[in-house]
Amino acid sequence: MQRLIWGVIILVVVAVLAGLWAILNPAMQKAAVNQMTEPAGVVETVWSVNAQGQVDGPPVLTLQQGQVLRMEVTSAQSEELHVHGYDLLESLPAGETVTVDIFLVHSGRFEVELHKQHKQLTVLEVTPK
Ligand SMILES: [Cu+2]
Repeated sequence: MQRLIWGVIILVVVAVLAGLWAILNPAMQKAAVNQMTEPAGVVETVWSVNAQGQVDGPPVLTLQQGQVLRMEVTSAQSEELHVHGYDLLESLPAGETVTVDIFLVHSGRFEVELHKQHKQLTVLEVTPK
């Protein structure tokens, strides 16, 4: 009888672990994100930052989940661009235009910062599809 109880306990533990593995497995989470494989169009937007750190470009950009945002950013000073939520870091050499494509798979409100000047370049509002 005790053997049977231990058998049931072990089965339950194995089932719970298998379930957790399926939920937490990064490959399975990636597969869910990859279901969105067809970008719904590219939105090109341009920003420039002058030597005084003044930003010229939209302060807020509203986009649809599934679109691709093509950011063209030119900074007079060398900078580091950080797109929050997408964990995207891009260095901006002084005076050069850098193009960054972001496939907007995540919806939400994401700040885009210039780290060296502690400045907000813009905010991306990605509305769910
Ligand atoms: Cu940041």
